[in-house]
Amino acid sequence: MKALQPLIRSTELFAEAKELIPGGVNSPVRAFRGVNRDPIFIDHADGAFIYDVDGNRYIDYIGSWGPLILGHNHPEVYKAVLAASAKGLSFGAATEGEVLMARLMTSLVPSLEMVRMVNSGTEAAMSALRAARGFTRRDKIVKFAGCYHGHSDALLVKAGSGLLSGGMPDSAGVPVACTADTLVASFNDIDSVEQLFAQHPKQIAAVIVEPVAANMGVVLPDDGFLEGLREICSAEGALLIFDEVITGFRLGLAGAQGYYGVQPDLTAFGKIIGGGMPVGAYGGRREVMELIAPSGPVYQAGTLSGNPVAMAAGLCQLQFLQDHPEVYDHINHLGNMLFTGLTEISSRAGAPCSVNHIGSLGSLFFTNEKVGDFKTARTADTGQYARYFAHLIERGIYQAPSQFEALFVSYAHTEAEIHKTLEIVEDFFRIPL
Ligand code: KE4
Repeated sequence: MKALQPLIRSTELFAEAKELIPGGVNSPVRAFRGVNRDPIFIDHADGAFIYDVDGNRYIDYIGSWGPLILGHNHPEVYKAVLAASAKGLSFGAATEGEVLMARLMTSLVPSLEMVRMVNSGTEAAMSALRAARGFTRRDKIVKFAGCYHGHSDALLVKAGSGLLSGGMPDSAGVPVACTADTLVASFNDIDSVEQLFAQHPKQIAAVIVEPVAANMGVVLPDDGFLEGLREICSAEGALLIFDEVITGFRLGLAGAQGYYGVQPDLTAFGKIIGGGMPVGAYGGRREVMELIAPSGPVYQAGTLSGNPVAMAAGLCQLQFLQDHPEVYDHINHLGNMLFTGLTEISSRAGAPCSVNHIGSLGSLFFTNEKVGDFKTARTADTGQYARYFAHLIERGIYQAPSQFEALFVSYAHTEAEIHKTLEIVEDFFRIPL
């Protein structure tokens, strides 16, 4: 086992970064606070591997939190970005690439009659909710404890006491008024949703859900949960919004909605559709999307929305996925190997662990509980996870620096990386917890 080079350059950069950037990072989870250690700084990546600024190589199971489904630096995506950037980086005007992207996405996702490009998953979820409120002329929204839909004010809400209260802001700087219309239900608990509709008849514009939750760790929908949400929304005149920023094009070309056969009214996308560039999108029923400016009264805009270089990267990646269905066979096979291996190793060791996974997406929780919602996810021992994280990263395995995130396998991973990873995991579980 090649020991890592000391993290000298990462340490220097982090010290300087903390002077200039809040917490030294441009997104909180990158600060590694969830695992009580300083972050590594990345120099470059290629295929299934990421390299830090001190020359250490890691097997990468983050893949930029999902976008790099083909692995880093895919030659075709790289060529597409170079070709597009040679023509100009941004015009703030309509381009053919946006039409091609809209055509491709609406051809692959049956519920998508129209789509609007934005620059992040946050913008996509925020804008989809605005469209739903504009269409229904209702103000309240339902989200689920533990589901994350980006950092727009109305969605930064933790479950109030009980599950039926109006949301309390999860962040300083968010006025209570911005979250007063955000109601919080419990994932996999249809009754908690029905109670909200009973308490707020004809006031709820939309229910927004990650069809496979991946921000409390990975939590799968129980049989009938998504179908139940569909029925309730249809009966109550509310819109069902699937936040497929992670699951979109990850679980298959039609995402979770295709996998589970439940059709939302609107969908939020991000990550994979950008091929690693900043891209989000939202779309769905034509009668809803035609309310979006300039065709209707719901305003939403963005200087870099549909950026030609980002469209080139996203188009190339989506077209590759469409032309190579074997990508899904490959990542699902490796995902199955990895997550079955994690289950077997931890149970052989008698460790208090449980694993949730679907295809190439999954999480190992340090809890004996079956993790089916936010409450059970929170029983996980984050101290144990931090020790597990340290053992793996110090041996060249790079995974989420938080118990409440997901592992992602890419098309660039091979069985060799999975075997190597499982060897190191087995080594960890030999140490008494
Ligand atoms: P962005 O604004 O970060 O592009 O997307 C927000 C978002 C929306 N919906 C879902 C289901 C998401 O998972 C995300 C963002 N995911 C996190 C990782 N769990 C991004 C990592 C980060 O915040 O740095």
